[in-house]
Amino acid sequence: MSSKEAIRSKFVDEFPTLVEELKQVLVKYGMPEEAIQWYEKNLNYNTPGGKLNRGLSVVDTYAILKGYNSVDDLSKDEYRRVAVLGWCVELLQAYFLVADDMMDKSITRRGQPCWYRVEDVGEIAINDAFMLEAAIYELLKKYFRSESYYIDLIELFHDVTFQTEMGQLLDLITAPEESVDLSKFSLEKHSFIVIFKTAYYSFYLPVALAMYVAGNHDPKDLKQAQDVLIPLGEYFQIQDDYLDCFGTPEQIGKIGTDIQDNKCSWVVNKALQLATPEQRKLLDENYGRKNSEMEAKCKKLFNEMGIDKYYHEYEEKVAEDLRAKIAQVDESRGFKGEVLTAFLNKVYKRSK
Ligand code: DMA
Ligand code: MG
Ligand code: MG
Ligand code: MG
Repeated sequence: MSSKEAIRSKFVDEFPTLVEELKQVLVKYGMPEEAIQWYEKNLNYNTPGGKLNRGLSVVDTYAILKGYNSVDDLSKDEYRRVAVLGWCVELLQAYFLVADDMMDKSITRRGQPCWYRVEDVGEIAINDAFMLEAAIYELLKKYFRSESYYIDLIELFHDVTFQTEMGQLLDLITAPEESVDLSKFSLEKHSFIVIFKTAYYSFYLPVALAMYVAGNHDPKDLKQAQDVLIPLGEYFQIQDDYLDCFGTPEQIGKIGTDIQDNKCSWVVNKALQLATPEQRKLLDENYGRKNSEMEAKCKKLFNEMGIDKYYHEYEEKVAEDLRAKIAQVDESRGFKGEVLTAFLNKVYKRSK
């Protein structure tokens, strides 16, 4: 059984070849060298460098579904093909993050400046995001064009992309910059936003991709997977919201912006649910303002209200509920609940 680091580096080692293949697409179009180099830099700056949980999950899920003991049991060719799908999920993530950081006015990502803040990039980052997305379909074409499930893969990527974009839309219009109106927020609205902006592409997508390749894609099984993975993805984004406020930049690789950005985050929603009239007044007057003293006042209040305690309670409860749900999975068609447990274990009590 390989160590976690070995599993990760085996996956990372596949990426340079994909970059070469993507560059070749530009070469074939006769693109000038400077454009090819720009694309290479875009791909390398924005795609690896994160936790790679989403990409690695495609490989892990496939291995479990096939009954392998470890990822080392896959043939070279078999490994490559599922790793390509893993990298396609990471490219989708890269595409969303480049745009998300511009829209959220973020400063750092994965411990380095956000792409749009890199010298000479600026708003070219918008087109760079589109080109990260386009890479997915180039790779799918190259590796999966002759498979019976090719169209299923494309449709899946298109559907989750649109779901994510709808989630981002709702996230953004619920957080207008000039008018703070906390009465527009609620935990129900939060749940809706995060399921769309995060859960589909981060949780359902990697597992569904592996299910198609493993030949395990009965609609009933895709539904069983989705019924666990969507609430798991919701939990993951609640962690992201919590860490935005309570994590350190060293720990999470990015500087939190949710309070100043007037975001409908889990933290503010939980506080609104519990606030006394005075606490509510403090939030009305200080939340969502581009001002670090006002931001600090909100954080201080969240600490005084013990939001971290409610978060840990939520975390225990949701993990327990998900384990119970996984225990009910019908494995009669060959789908395995273990796929879902593996994903839950990666997320449970994460701190980065
Ligand atoms: C992220 O939401 C959602 C997508 C689709 C990138 P977010 O803005 O909370 O993410 P982050 O905290 O990583 O900027
Ligand atoms: Mg963001
Ligand atoms: Mg965002
Ligand atoms: Mg966030």
